[in-house]
Amino acid sequence: MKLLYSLTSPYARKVRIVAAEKRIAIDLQVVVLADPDCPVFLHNPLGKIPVLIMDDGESLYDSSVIVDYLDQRTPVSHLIPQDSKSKFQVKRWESLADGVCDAGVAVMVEQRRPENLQDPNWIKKQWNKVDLGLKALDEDLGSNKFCVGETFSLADIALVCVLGYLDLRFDYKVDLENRYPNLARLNASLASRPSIAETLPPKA
Ligand SMILES: N[C@@H](CCC(=O)N[C@@H](CS)C(=O)NCC(=O)O)C(=O)O
Repeated sequence: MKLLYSLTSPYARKVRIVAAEKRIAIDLQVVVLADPDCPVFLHNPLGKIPVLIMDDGESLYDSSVIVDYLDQRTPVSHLIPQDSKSKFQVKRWESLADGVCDAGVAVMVEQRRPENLQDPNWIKKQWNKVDLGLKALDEDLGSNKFCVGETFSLADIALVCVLGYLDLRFDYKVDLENRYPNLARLNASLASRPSIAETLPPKA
């Protein structure tokens, strides 16, 4: 199996962390989306990463499908719980964390346009989604040790990925420590976990 990814993609990071946690070996191929010869469109008509190319040439996307697939490949250390109540709680965390990422990506894309073409209302609307999403996650987490239940799961992974992305692109302009202290606490407590430390996006 081969993963097309970039070092800064939070969605691809989620897949890399899951693969590491599950001890599933995957060939990693960095792609540059702006490159006209980028192979992603050959495997995903949407041209987005991550894409997992299977040994038979079939491809899987998007990240939530890939992590579900990887989690089911081995019965050990499930990151998506088996019982349906916890499973859908975890999936909701993933959806919300990914949705906050989507809003953050939208801000970044808009801010890369020439300043006179940027739409401040659009940026404000996306920041509002970031804020409301993080607020909901922070309240949901409360003083719990993990996002869902008593064990580390895909919900924690999705959280770490969105927070890492916000730090990378906006240097925590969101003021994580003061505005979302529960998320800040969990993020700090997971930072040294090898799968998380080894996939930290490069700041340079
Ligand atoms: N929902 C998708 C989002 C993937 C996504 O937006 N990836 C970005 C990179 S971080 C991308 O490929 N952007 C290129 C584009 O939108 O054309 C997932 O979870 O995999």
